[in-house]
Amino acid sequence: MFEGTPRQNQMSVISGFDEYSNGKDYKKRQSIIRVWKRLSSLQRSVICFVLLLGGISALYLVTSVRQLHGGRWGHAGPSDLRDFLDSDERQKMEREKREYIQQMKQKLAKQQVGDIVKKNKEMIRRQRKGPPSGMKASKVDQGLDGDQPPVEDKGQPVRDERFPNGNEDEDNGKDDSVDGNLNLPPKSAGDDLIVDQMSNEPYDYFNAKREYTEQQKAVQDAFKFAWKEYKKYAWGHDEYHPISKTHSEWFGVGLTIVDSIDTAIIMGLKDEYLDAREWVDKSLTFDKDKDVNLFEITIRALGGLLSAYHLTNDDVFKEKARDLGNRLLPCFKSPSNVPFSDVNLRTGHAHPPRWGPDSSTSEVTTIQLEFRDLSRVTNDDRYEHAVNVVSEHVHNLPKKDGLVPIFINANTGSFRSSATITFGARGDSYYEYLLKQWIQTGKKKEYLKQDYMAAIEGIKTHLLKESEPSKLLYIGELLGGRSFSPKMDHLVCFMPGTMALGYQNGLPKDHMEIATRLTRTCYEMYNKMPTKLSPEIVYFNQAPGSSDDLIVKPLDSHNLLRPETVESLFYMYRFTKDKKYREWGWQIFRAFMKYTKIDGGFSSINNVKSPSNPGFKDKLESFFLAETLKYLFLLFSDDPQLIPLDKYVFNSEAHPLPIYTE
Ligand code: DMJ
Repeated sequence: MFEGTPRQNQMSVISGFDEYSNGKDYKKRQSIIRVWKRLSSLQRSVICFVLLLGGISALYLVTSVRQLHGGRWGHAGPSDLRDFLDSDERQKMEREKREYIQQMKQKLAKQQVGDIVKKNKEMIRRQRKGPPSGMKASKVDQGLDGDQPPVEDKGQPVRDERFPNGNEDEDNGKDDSVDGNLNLPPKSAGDDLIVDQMSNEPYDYFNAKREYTEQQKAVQDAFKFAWKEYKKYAWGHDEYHPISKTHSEWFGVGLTIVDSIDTAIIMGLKDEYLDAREWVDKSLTFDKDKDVNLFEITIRALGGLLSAYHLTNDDVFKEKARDLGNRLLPCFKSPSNVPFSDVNLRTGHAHPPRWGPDSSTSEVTTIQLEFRDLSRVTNDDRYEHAVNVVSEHVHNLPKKDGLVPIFINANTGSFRSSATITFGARGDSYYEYLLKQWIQTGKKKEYLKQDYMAAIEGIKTHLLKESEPSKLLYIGELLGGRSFSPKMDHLVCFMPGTMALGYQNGLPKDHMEIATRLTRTCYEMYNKMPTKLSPEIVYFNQAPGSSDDLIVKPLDSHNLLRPETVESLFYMYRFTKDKKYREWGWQIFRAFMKYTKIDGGFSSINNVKSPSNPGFKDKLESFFLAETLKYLFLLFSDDPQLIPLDKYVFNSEAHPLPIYTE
């Protein structure tokens, strides 16, 4: 009998030997025990631990194999095992295996759905209550409706801010009349505004069961076609030339893609969206030794990325937006804090435009929605701070009855007082962003509303006139800030939609009346042309006796596929549900299809007055996909949940951004 110390006995068991083993192994055992004794206690512990681990693993392996084979034992592998079973047993085993796999799949799917629901809940929270930066919303943004009280989250009626005293005629004490000489219409169909319904559900843009109107399908097809051609010949490049089927760079950031992602989402075009998302993820970089225009890249690329982020909750868009925002910040390091117009994306060197000393007024005041939103989604207030300073600075500058000259100097911070006043190029979106910033910030920044209201009064005093003989209402310009010109850019046609949006948000009723008349004028700029497409610029006839209201100069007769008129038609239809706006939009869409669609995509044209020879400019502007087709698609939508206007505000490039109520 082997007699060892208790420790030796314990060792024997551990080593697989016991005191009853035969004498041949005795010496071997003794030498192992001697070796063991020489080991330090640490070495012994390690060996014990390793052996224990081995034992546990072996046990686990055996149990797993049993489970895999429905509790059967066998030394054979899975396929060999089948040979031992009769056909009934084999079928049963296969069935059990299938059920097991099915259970696992269901479990996984449940988990994925859970993740999606969690993400969507977070998205709703952000859209309703603001970003996760700790901002809280006490109620959703209030809809404004003459027929139906806006409802709160829990379905409770809330006060209509447009009529604080419950009096529909109240309009903040402002005079409704536009101009004593202008023949404004009495209450029309457009006054019975219809509010967007609120929903608690996140919008599923790619819902395969969603039904579209025939007109929406036609617009979707146009987008898909333009996208396909761009993808074929210009993928990843800023601009596409559809006649020569070539491409060119402006900023070198795949501008057509980033500008159009949210259109693909809103139209429910999953393949196009996935193409774009992959490109953004894998190929988009802003690390370019390239000078870019702060305004253009902000409204198109930053706005596009932020909007895509809000619609999908996909961080890839947020991170790209953050990188771009950081690269644009050096623009604001000017002596006056009014930003320089251009910056090198890699070096951060910012400077005035190459062609002159001043920035455009509309450019330095049309970056606020995007930079503010960037701050709120990234929880980094540097971007919002930079643009707030600009807004407040411009607010404090002297103006002509609320109207501003189109140039401002980044070094001195002053307007060029001799510059033209216009709602067209270089002036337009200053006015647009006064209203939209006010809406974006939950109507809390009173000075923005006041400046916007003052500007509308300024239009009435200085710029609003009627043409002869049809009395089309239009917004002219003050050349050099003083002398009236009956010139109106197509760009001005964003203004009716903006004024309707203002009225929908509680501003005076005469804003809506002016909007209604201006919308007709903008439509007539298309309707009166032989191609049914608007020229870039028109002059309105002021002389009695002439038969034509519109004069188009040869150099102004091109059409760049611009969005402003269909943008306004979208707002007007959303708010009034007056079908004529859809009819006008459909006529314009058909004209685009007839005169600007070619086998390589869509192209700007040279002459809207020549149906037989409109002449192609060989250029597809990215705003055709970003804005024109998006607004047309929304115009033809019967779905009030598709970008509701009490939740989103569109930036100047038609990228929807959330309204922050707190
Ligand atoms: C777009 O880039 C934007 O709408 C901008 O504010 C004005 N011009 C074009 C479209 O016409």
